[in-house]
Amino acid sequence: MGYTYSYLNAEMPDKDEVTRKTPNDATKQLIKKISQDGNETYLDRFAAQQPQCAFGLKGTCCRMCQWGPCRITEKSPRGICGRSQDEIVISNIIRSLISGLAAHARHAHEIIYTIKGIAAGKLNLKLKGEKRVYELAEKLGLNTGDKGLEELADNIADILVEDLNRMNADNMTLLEAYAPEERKRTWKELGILPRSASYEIMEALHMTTLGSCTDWKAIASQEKRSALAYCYSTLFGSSFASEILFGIPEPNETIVNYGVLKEDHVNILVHGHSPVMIEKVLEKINLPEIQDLAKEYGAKGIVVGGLCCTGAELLARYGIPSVTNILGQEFVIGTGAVDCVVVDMQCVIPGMKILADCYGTQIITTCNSNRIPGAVHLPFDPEKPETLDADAYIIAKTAVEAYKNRDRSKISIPDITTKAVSGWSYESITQTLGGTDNILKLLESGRIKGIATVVGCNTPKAVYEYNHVTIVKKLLEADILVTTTGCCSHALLNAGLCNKEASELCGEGLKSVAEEYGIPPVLAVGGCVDNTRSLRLFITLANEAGKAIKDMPFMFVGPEPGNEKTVGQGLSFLMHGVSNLVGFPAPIPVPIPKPKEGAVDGEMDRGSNNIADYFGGNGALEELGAKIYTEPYPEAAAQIIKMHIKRKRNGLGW
Ligand code: BF8
Repeated sequence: MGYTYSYLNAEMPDKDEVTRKTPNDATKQLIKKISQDGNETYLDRFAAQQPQCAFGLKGTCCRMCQWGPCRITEKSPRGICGRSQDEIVISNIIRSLISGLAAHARHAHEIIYTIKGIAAGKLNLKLKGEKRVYELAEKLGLNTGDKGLEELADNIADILVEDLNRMNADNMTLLEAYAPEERKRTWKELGILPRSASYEIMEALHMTTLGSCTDWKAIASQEKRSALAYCYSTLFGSSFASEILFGIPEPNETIVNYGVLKEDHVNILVHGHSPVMIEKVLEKINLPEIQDLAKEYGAKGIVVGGLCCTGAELLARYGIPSVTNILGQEFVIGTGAVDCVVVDMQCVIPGMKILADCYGTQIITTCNSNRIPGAVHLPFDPEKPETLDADAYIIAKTAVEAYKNRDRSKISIPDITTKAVSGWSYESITQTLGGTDNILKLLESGRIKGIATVVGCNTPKAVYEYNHVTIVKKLLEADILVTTTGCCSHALLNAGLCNKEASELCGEGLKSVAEEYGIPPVLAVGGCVDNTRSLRLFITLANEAGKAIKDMPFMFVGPEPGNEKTVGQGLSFLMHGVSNLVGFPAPIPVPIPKPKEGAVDGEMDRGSNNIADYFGGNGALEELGAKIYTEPYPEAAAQIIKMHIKRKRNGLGW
């Protein structure tokens, strides 16, 4: 029995349902094992939190001053200050968005300053992304003259920093360089061109604090402005900077899933989002003396596995096997075979450390923003990188030394691995499929009916990974090509959908394309910031077709929203005219509503009718040519996506 939320018209699963329905057998085994070991995971804590707060779920709790908290009810339709439910709901949404924006900005900051550190000769790392440096230099109109690679990269880094921090009203440089002209005109007319990440965060917090803006439409405009800053300063900024630093990924074949861990090896997991320190740690792990040390302790070798977006990035670039995502991080510790987890920033849940202590796993933190009591802490700071090499060596050695402390009575690694092809960049997708003109022909002919980018987190509110996998299988049957990133990509990778053999699951059209071009029907394009790769693909294809993106058969799908970062992901695509389908209730959009009891005018029981109608109805559609659908049931969600893509094709006469 799950948990029923009648006012949301939806149910949330309990632990039994998750164990029965989650698609990966390795996960089922580990949920049972961890329970048998007498330990708890998020599933137990989710049960302990039931029922979740109705005001929180609807977004109608206001905590933006110290008079409250205020809750909106029929008896109290306004907060103490007079704030309406519309203002409260939109303010909660924008605060969620800008928290995500701040997280990505911090990520961008670390990568961009690493480039600057290399250019200044302070960092013992080499720039591997020559191709991206020259493309950006040209696109940004830089005078290359006789500048070397590092100087040019430093000039680009300065521009990326400016887009993070600009305080005056000048336009954002990356937005000017990469956004479609039709969109720039639309955004200008709407008055929502952003200045920078920092400015829009400041303005959003300012507008929503006590006694500031009471016009929900003005806050919704700031929401759109912040989403554009999110997209062009932090997503593009992080993704491009990573490509400058580490190179543009190329497709590679590898294996993934929990079975990549080996009982007789040192197992090191890498976790987080900004893999600069990890790049160095990998170098140290490969040193003969570290390999010998592992053998000295009785291990046959060292396995490195990836979690979350650091895992997705290393998988894309080097084919380092990925294991799992944010809600799998406890399950993998439960194998009892993980000697060490090296974490950088974001999406590292406290529950992982609690379980790590139960299974004797060493945690090492490498970012000052992500401290965990009891972990070894060796932070990377691109502006003080003097100890990088020495720290990376200590991390590699500490991780290997942890092997000798492992409690061998608790080890059980699911013997499940999956083949996968990863490393799809914007360039490799377009080249492999014969160029954007050819992809357009494939779309027009209907061999590919449309492209959906299916991405994002996991949520305890849905059966773990079930929505991701179920939706995508239905899309493949309908000849819809899928790109994926982040936690969703781990679900799809482990389910075998990023493997060439998955073409068997496709409709005739997509199957023929996958076989002819030698691609899997689901293209894993990296970490969450690499959603820019899918967005660039959409922008270029629309341009090639001579159409606006809003008219193209594309969709953004976030089946299991979780982190605050995910709010801006969907909005980034929405701003470009790509409609969203999101799964279970998140702050945006408001949940699937139920008609209010006794309402004669069909009024719905939802946080705010105005905000729900704006994002999920004609408001966003009229302004941006796109809207947000919310559907927690994956079978129904797949139907909506197919319907949306069919309508776009009809509109194009395809
Ligand atoms: O940036 S998908 S839970 S891991 S936020 Fe986090 Fe969500 Fe996973 Fe990567 Ni993205």
